Amino acid sequence: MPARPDATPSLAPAPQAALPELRVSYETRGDAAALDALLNESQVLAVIGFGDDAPATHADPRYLRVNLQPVDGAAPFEVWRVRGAVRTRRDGDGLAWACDDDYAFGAIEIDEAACGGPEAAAEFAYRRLVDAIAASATPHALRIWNYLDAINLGEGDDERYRRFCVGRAVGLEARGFTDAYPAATGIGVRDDRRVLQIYWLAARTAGVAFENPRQVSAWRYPRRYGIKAPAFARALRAPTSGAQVYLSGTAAIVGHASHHHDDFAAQFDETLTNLSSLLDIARIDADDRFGPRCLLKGYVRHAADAAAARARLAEKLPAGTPALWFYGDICRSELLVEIDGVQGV
Ligand code: 3EB
Repeated sequence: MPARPDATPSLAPAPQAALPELRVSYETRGDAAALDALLNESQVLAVIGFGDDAPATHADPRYLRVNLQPVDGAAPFEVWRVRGAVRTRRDGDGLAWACDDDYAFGAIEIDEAACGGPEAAAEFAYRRLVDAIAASATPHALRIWNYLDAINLGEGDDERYRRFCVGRAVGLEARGFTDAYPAATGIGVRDDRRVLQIYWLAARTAGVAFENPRQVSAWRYPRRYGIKAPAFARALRAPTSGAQVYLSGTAAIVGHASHHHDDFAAQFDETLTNLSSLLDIARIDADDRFGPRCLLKGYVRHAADAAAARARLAEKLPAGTPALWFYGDICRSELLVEIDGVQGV
């Protein structure tokens, strides 16, 4: 299959029958009973908690805690809801699964030591998750989140993020995926656990992945950024009749180069320009962009930049744009901020 061009000028209508929208919200977190109440809702597909203050685990496979520390000390839950009744399972190796007839949430956590390092953990995880998705009634991955510890540790091709990229690419290649990647996030947590944590959203029909004309496609980054290029699309339009768009983790990369070293404000603004460029391609009207129907997550490398991140977002984006801010390491050590999200919830 030929590789797609880097930039898609604009998106054709989805060829397949449209799915109902996935509904995503940030919901103020109460105690453990509040989590139980959410999980009692039959249309809740997934609940993501963040940081030390969130419950670590739950017997229900729909709950996952990501060990990203919120800038505010406590973050709300991220809640995904579907139209149908959700069924769940947890496989013997811990892979969690929840689905209705249209969408599936899945999650896997791999102990790096048990596999032999971040590369082997990523290869194993990607083979496993591709197989699980392919065998299901929701065989199309739309969006993947990858969280690993100490992402920038190691020099050159030994940097842990780059080892992760090798394992991911090898795992995907083993299953025949060499392009047509889903949208993704790849961020470093700081939990000293060395456990690769991956969760995803898949659907009954395929979305339309697309690229950013301002950026070289990640899967075509030159060799200097690692042995295997990062396997993700810049964004993906959901297979819904509305204009729902999953925005991959986005930073101050123009072409393939990081811009504005040591300048947080300029990196932030470049990141917003990149996100706007993706919404241009998706033909989201200026009036509908960002705002209350666009849920963002931001990651700052340095605590000193957290206040500036929130202030700048309030200054540059429409009022009421929900954004959760976390401390996280971005996959190139010179990058200070990254933002991802979903537009049109
Ligand atoms: C970038 O543009 C920034 O490896 O899955 C963003 C989104 C980034 C996803 C991933 C990495 C990933 O290259 C880093």
